[in-house]
Amino acid sequence: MTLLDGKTTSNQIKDEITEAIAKRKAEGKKIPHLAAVLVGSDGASMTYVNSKVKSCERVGFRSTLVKLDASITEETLLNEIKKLNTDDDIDGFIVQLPLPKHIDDQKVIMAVHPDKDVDGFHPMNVGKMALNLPTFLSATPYGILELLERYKVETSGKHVVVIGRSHIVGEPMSILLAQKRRYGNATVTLTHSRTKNLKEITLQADMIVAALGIPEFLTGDMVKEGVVIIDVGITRVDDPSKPRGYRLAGDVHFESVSKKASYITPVPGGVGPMTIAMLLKNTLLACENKD
Ligand code: L34
Repeated sequence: MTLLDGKTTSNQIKDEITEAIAKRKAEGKKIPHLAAVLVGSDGASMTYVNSKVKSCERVGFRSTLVKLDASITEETLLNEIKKLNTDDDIDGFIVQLPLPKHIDDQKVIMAVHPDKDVDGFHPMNVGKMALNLPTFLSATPYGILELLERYKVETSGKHVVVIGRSHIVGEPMSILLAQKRRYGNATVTLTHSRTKNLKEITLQADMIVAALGIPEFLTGDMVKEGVVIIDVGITRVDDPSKPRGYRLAGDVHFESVSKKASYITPVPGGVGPMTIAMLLKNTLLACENKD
């Protein structure tokens, strides 16, 4: 069994970006500037956004954190987005999800200018992605493709079962893995909460992408020997024995599944850090697009 080490791989990618930035500086080119909008104070969202800002510092990007109260109106948020859209120094920005219930996610995503949409969530960019045209690939699926590529885990002709149909992971992942592209060309089955006989399907999988958000859902009896496992889940589970009072759990029951897997991503240290590295890559691309 080989661990697909997202922590180490993301650090390699950050080193590569740091080099690219040094080169841009030497050439007198613009330094990428990422803005992140955080609405409210959800603990996990604060952790992820802080980590994004810190990663910008590490690679030599500029960054701006826009913190807004959970009680702001949708109109105020849309106005903030307008400002970021028209600020020439900002190359790309993200609005961290989830948003408070009174704000319409889709409206917010559609307000972000597609050229600055480094999350790749705008319908224009989702459409381009689905047509295999150059665009910003959303960071989590992009990070998974990058991890497979760097570990040379072939997907061509393989049966990949994706569990979960979210707009940010399951749906784009299933599209990308089926495409005619490097680390694509898979036969993809997209499963979700209405799928019948899931275990019958997962037992046929050469690779499983678990992205449903239920801790330790996928167990050893549901997978075949030699399977490749990508665990996208990251849930804070109460654990009084831990200093923070919780532990991080993936969607995969690591102990039982890792006994059968040929490759597996850990949680933490798997897909999460790759998401951040690919956001940086997209921000660099947004800046390069303006050169
Ligand atoms: N707009 N919203 C927008 N863009 C995104 O790309 C995200 N996502 C998801 C949630 N909402 C978003 C993230 O940034 C999930 N996500 C994310 C990013 C980083 C990590 C996990 C999820 C991460 O760094 N995980 C660490 C552990 C961090 C911890 O201690 O909690 C890991 O090792 O998995």
